[in-house]
Order: sequence, then structure tokens, then C-alpha cells
Amino acid sequence: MARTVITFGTFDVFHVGHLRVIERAAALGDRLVVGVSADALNVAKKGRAPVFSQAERLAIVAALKPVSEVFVEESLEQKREYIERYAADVLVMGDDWAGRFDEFADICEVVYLPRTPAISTTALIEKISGA
Ligand code: C2G
Repeated sequence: MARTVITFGTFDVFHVGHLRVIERAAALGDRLVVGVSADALNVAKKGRAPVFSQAERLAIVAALKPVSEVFVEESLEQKREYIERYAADVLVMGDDWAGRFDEFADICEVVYLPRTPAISTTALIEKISGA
């Protein structure tokens, strides 16, 4: 049976760290589904809107070869619902989230992948703005 992998993220100012985690997540199964966080979720949780809108971020992630399907992640609290809706066998997150999603180990495998070092959206924004 096909193995479905699910992952979540904002993927703002898309960079190679995002690409690598998506490639490694896809390699763990046959089909990768990606939840892209809503603009409203970012405003509520991080106190700022992403540089690129959710429609733009969704379009970028959906166009990637390893990605089978994308959806808008409306709330961090709906993970269990999303895992069930997409019948995910594996939940993948970068290890900045290590341990945070262990509660879903009853319905899927939970895997934390090492982050790509030395690159982040925040660092890129600072570099571009000359800070
Ligand atoms: N990532 C990575 N290496 C980097 C930067 C990011 O592997 N240098 C990974 C993160 O660990 C995450 C994914 O890329 O798995 C997306 O990162 P963000 O866009 O920062 O997503 P985040 O805001 O952490 O997700 O339910 C979670 C939310 O959607 C928030």
C-alpha cells in the first residue's frame, strides 16, 4: 500500500533548507502532503504576517516535484485532524520541533529531521535588509 507522508510549515521566503526538508520527507514514502500555515496563524502565533501570502506560499510548495498535495494549515491545534484527513502514515518535522508532536505516535510514525544549518527566513530577511 502507498505510504503517505505529511509535513507542515510556513515556507516563507522559500530557501534551500525548506527544499531539503521536503525532499527528505518525500523520500520516506510514496506521496507527500504539505500543510502550509495560514497567514492568520502566523499573525496569531508569531505576531507578524509572512513576507509572501499564503496563496503565494502554497503555489510555490505545490509546484515542487516531490510534493503531491498541499493544503492550508489553519491552526496548530488541528494536526491530528489533518493527519487523519490525509491518512498519513508518517509525520515529518524539522528538529526545531523535536518532541513536540510525539502525541501523534498512536496514529502515525513521527520523524524529526535535522535542520539544514546556517539558513533561515529570519536570517535572509536581515541579510537582504542590510541589518
Ligand atoms: N527547515 C529546515 N532547515 C532550515 C529551515 C527550516 O529543515 N534551515 C524546516 C523546518 O524545520 C520545518 C520546515 O523547514 O520543518 C518549514 O519551516 P518553517 O517555514 O520555519 O515552518 P514553521 O514556521 O516552523 O512551521 O505546524 C508547524 C507550522 O506550520 C509552523
